[in-house]
Amino acid sequence: MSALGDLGWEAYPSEGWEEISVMDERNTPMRSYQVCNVMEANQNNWLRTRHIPRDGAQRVYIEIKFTLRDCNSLPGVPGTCKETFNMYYYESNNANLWFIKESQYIKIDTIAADESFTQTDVGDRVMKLNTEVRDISNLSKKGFYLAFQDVGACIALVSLRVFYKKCPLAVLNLAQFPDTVTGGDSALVEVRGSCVNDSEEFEAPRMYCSGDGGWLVPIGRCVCKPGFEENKDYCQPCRPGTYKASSMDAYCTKCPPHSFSHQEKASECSCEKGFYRADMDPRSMACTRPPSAAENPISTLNDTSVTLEWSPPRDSGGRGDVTYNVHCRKCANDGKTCSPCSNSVHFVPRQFGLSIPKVLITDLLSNTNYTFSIEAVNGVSDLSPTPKQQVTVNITTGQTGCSQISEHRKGEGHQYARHQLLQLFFLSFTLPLSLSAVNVILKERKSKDSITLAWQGPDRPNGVIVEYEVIYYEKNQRDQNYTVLKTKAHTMTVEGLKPGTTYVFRVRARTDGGYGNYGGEIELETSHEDMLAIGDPNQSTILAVSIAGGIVLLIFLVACFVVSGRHCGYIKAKQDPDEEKMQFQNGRVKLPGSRTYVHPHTYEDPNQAVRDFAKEIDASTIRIERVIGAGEFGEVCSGRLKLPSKREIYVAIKSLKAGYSEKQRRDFLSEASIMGQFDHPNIIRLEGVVTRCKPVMIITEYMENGSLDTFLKKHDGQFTVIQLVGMMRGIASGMKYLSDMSYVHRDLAARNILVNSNLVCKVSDFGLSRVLEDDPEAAYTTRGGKIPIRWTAPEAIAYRKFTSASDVWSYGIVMWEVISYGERPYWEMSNQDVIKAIDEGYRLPAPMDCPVVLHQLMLDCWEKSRSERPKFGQIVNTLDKLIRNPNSLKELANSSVWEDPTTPEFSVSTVDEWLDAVNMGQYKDNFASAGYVSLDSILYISLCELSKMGVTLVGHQKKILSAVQSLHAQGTHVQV
Ligand code: ACK
Repeated sequence: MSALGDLGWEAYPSEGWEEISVMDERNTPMRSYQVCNVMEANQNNWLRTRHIPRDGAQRVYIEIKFTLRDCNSLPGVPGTCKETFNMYYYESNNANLWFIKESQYIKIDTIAADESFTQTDVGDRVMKLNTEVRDISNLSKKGFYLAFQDVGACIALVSLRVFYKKCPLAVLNLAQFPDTVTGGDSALVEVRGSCVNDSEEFEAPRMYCSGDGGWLVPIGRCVCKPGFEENKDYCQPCRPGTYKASSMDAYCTKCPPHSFSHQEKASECSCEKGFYRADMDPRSMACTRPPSAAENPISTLNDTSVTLEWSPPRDSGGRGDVTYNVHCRKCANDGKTCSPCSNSVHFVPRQFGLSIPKVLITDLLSNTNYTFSIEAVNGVSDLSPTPKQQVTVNITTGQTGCSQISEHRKGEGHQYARHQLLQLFFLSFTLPLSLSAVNVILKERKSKDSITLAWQGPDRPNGVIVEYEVIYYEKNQRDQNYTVLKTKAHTMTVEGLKPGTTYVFRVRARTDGGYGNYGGEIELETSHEDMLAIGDPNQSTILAVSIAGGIVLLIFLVACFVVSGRHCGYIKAKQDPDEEKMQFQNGRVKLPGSRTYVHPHTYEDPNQAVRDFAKEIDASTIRIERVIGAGEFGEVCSGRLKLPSKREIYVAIKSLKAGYSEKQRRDFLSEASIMGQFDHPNIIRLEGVVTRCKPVMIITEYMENGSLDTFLKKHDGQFTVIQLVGMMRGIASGMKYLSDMSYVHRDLAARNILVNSNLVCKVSDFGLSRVLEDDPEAAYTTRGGKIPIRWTAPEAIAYRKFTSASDVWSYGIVMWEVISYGERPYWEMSNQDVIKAIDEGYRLPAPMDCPVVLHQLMLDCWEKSRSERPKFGQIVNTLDKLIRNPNSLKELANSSVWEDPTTPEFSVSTVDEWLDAVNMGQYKDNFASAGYVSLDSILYISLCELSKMGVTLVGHQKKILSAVQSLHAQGTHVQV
């Protein structure tokens, strides 16, 4: 907005602001507006800019450079001479307003000079340029006018720069986030990212553009599509010979064996000729082919049954799913005319899809030629055009002597035959055609590993029954294994079975004439191993003994409980039963004498807890002076307490509002019975309670500076790091005391820390219902509980695992609040986004000017696994070391989100150049005489050193320290 030509601004009255060309500090001419009517009273001179378009920004910054004359240096000016002027704005959609009423303007600020100048005489004047930046938020119209009101000062306005901040275009997690104008006030702007080319959404990518122009908290991501892999910020195609099948895979990988990809961007590799990929095969699996033929078939003939066995194929085709099919053909005596076998032929375990190389074939006709073809197949056999590999076995049933077995292997155009001599003996008999099936009629005594079966002989035995054959297998496992047992009796106990398993049984009879048919299948289940057989007298006894033992133990425990209850008046219980168990498991034993917090609910009579731990105070000794706040149960006041023979002290008084229920009274006083058990300099001290008259009150020590969050916001930037670390140390020490007493706070946050006049921080807020009712930060979780999400450890949010380790997490958040002077953790992000971001590993970045060691300690407190977080005792030790060795706090964790993106990128090599660049050239001598001659030397300059060398203006100190910060940042950029 600065220009050398006519600016065309409106100035009125005409004898007010004037447009003039002047020389700046370096004697370069520049255009300025001046007014200097210091000799006349009642000045009201207005200068108004042209319409400045808003350009989509909700928040704009106005930087003005001006000089201001020191009234004291003007001889004879009246007392009406001023050293300030006012800056205003007026929002409007109309770019051509010729008049705006004074009352329509909104005041931005009264501007004073850091440097006013003194004019000794016209030739010897030193113009001192002041720079001030202000901002206006929540703009919504097309643009605005700025106005400067002079009320009697001597000013020259030499430069006006109006700007807004943007989060620059960024690519993160393969999502592109556009150039985004920051929001109004300090609100975060949520931005949806779009996936870069050749990528697709895995989870909707989002980021927040902060008020400072930095990107925060990336959530979600895009992933490269199949055929593409991630390379920094883009997706590149897979090279030939590689492939990527799924967007979930990170990188392209080499084609698996027997496959290829000749083109780039392959999402799968094609199979070489003769190799195939089954539908269900993963794309990463090698291409495979059908198996070779089964080998070495052997048949064992037994009357009209035959068992065939063979060796698996030499080449499985590269797969593990080889199965076998057995085709049966019945041939005429000439051996040429063959037809498929009838359905009466049975295959055990089955005919097709055999996974073991063995099959029992029953119910064949006697004196008949059969040809069995054994076909080996796998998952790709059906994809191959070539015929399936087979080996054939010919047998003739019902003959004695050696059977000649011929094996005939076919496949892939090759045919060959092999003869194998097998010493097989066949009995000569006639088939017992009329021997009927045997059905199991009785099943008895099931145990966990045996089943007893019984049956009757067949209806038409047709001869003397020689034996019975029982075949059984595990249900649905028939092709894996089956067992055949024989007996002459009508009953059999099958042993060695698995508990709780169903078996299928069949029985058949054999006479001299051979086997009859199998009877129907019967399914029986063994008992479960751990089931108590109630009928079993031995086991019942054990059960009875266990129950009796349990009852005795219970009686014993109840007796102990009653005795201890009588003795103490309460049961000492830990806050969290899980914790207690863990302590017991870990063998941790409380040292004798170390006190454990007693939960008021463990008292039968909660009033007794109050009597035990809180002193009753006579209401006449309290003088209430003023209301300082509102609590959950009523007002919080400050006042004085004068106990007999003690000096008067300031106290805070919490009172219970009228019309309370008994439960509210109990909950209100529970805070006193908890607080009354603590005695530590960093825990708020209970003076006593008033319960005998109304209103019921809790009296605590008075903390002059109120709650820590408000206190820090009020004193933004005003403490040294050591002071801040001192505050943190105090809180950690109080928390160590609480955790040693096995008290879990659950709502540790800066708002629940109180600060006294010596900056001592004390932990407060111990009410039982506080997390549920009192804390405005507490939000309902999906599990129904109410939890202050931003301060709470993930395991406590997810499954209410509140422990001292979850308090440590909250403590890390409090550290962050302290260093950022009360900034809201995770800014304006929603609770859901906070939970998600934490789950995805995001952690709060280091606040501005935060020493690395402190941010590291915070990150330790935010370890996902609670056992890896430091204990409060360790935190106190670490902070003590830092306080003893302040040098360790000098290295700052520079985080880009905190950088001022408007800070110019400059290249300087000397301290003088740097001071000029940051408009602090007037301190060159101060720096030189304090020994700061190289840029390195200023990197760790402190506030205290600046004051000592004569930089006393707070604004200048801040400016210099933030420029030092930027110098650090030029070297290191922390990625968000
Ligand atoms: O931030 P504050 O000033 O500090 O406002 C709240 C308010 O009461 C409601 O809790 C203040 N407060 C609570 N206890 C004390 C205390 N012991 N000393 C001083 N102020 C207190 C708190």
